Amino acid sequence: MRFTGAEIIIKLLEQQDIRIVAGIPGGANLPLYDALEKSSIKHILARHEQGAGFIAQGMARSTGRPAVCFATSGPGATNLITAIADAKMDSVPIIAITGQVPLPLIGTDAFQEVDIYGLTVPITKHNYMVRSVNELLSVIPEAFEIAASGRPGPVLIDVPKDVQLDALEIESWPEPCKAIKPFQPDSGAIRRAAKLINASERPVLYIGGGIVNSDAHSQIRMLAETNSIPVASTLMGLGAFDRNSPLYLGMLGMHGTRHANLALDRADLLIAIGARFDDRATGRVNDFCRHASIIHVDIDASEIDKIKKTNCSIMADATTALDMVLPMIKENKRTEWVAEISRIREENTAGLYIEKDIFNPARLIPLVGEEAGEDTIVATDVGQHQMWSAQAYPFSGSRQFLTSGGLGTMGFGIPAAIGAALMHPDKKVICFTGDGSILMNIQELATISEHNLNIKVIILNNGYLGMVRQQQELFYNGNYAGSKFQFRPNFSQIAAGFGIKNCCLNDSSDPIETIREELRRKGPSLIDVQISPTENVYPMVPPGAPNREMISGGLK
Ligand SMILES: Cc1ncc(C[n+]2csc(CCOP(=O)(O)OP(=O)(O)O)c2C)c(N)n1
Ligand SMILES: [Mg+2]
Repeated sequence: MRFTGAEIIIKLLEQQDIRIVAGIPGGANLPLYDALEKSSIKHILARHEQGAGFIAQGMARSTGRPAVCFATSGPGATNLITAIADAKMDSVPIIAITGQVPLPLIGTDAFQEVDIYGLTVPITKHNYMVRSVNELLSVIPEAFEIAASGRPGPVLIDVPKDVQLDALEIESWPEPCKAIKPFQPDSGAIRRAAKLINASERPVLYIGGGIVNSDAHSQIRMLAETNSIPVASTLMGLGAFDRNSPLYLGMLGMHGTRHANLALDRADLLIAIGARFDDRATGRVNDFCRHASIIHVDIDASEIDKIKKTNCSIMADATTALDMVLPMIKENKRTEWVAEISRIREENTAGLYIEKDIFNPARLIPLVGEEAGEDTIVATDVGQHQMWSAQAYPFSGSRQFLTSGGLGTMGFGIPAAIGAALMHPDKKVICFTGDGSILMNIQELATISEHNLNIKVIILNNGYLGMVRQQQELFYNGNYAGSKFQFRPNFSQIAAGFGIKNCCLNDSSDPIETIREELRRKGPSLIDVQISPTENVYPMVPPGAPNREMISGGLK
């Protein structure tokens, strides 16, 4: 039977078990849309290609499986770029399929021609420019294999319009591709790591997104509990370790807990697993874990020794490495170290001021978490509200917290929440956003409405680009250049215009009850919460300072 290139792409996506694709059509990908319409795949019409890219990310981050977005050539393709770069930084497997001008027009400045292949070389794990319809049979499955194998990441496939229209006789279809099985780590390195752990007096585990991607939760728990090792998590690792465990220190780094940063400063052994020594986590890097030897387990060889020289490195998937190392780990109660950790924790949390004002994020966010229940997925935008969410939301599992970590992209929250809601129609999705960030992909409220998604958008509305304002207050003598909004939109009216139920929490006579009601009700809502414009995120490590020098703004 004969199939066009466009039909081949769609058929191969179906084979890869893709049920939903987000995108926007245009001249150069119309053959693809023609074929899509005749398939079983559901199309989600985003209102901006960046939205489509982040919807795909929301699908991928919440499931761990590759997700797909479509855009046309030229401006459609360039609009995807931020979402692709974001996926690269946070190791998210998305596959972006862009239309391109026909092959004979490439290089002629044709209408809507842009070299998206060239533009995305540094921000994709791999990218393709397809030059013949035959290639599609290998390129599409291979793209899935690359996106999902090893350290996951984005893949772009640029398909000229004539390749989409060209037809091919096909007798048998290629097998769908899955992630390649992780390779076996070096057993000598595993033995050395076990020796270092058993010999250490003050070890700390530093876990990142790699634990989530590798589903290594039970192994990490076992290692921590067997050997009494306290655990600090990066932003990307939140939810991977039981927050109620006495061994859990919380998040480390710029807005981490004081006790996590101080424990790391005391450690004699750092066990970094699936974490990449990002500067937001390490603070001044020479001072990070200055008394510690370092074991680094990472699936990506290029991360090893990139920022910190290690004493023992294991290139491996976290689960595989931990499964090998665990039988060699001795039980150890570490009474002294555990007591010291308790003391550090106690000294830095006892008497901590407990916030009672519902309009303060430190009270509002945990309340939302308690009311929403454990099965809820949380997406955020970028700024103070993101850090407050990371600090205060009661996460109970991984893939529950979707946030733009490495790239820190404002505009991530709403479309990422959409992707999660599409893949988990039985779950509630909350999006904590800011009055700045929401405007960067607010058009996707139309997509929420169109599909009646169970998403609760909560705006922590401070009238500022708050995270910028905070840095200006603390490090630029209060010179609030460009961070105050001179005009403040009425977000409730905007939500109404998008057909979304809305309220301003400050107008409610019983705000707590209003939140409960909104969370109980199925379907979309937008809740505008006017918070103090001068509230800061604490603790905070000043940029460039060592983590032990975190400041608290009068709070503990
Ligand atoms: C696309 C993009 N542009 C600029 C920034 C720099 N930036 C980081 S946080 C922030 C302020 C965000 O404001 P808002 O969404 O209101 O959140 P708040 O900090 O007030 O909670 C800005 C401008 C960014 N992270 N992303
Ligand atoms: Mg703000």
